[in-house]
Amino acid sequence: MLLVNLAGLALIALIVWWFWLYRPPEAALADEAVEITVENGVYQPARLRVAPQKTVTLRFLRKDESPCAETVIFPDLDISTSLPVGKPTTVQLPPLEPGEYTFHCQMQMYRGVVKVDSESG
Ligand SMILES: [Cu+2]
Repeated sequence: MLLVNLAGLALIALIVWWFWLYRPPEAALADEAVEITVENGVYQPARLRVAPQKTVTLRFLRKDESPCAETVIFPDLDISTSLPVGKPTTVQLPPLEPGEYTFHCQMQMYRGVVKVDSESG
């Protein structure tokens, strides 16, 4: 019983770490176009900062052949795009209000965020 509880606690700790504490180290200031590499389970860079009301073009270059990496989804923006391996794919973001817009693969293993705030303008 104790063992089960410990395993449960460890799992909770892992979930907390993954969803709330873990922050990918990369932060990029996005101008008009940014290239994002899709490889080894991470978007590179995974955190983008852009100014509000500015159109931004993201060029995804997928190097990971696993089906996990195939689709990139921006749930808040109704964007879902298939990424062919080795071929840069452009995703155009509309002008955005300040806030955070996550993007991820269909299983949410790859995860990234576009942060829109006026300080980066
Ligand atoms: Cu995935």
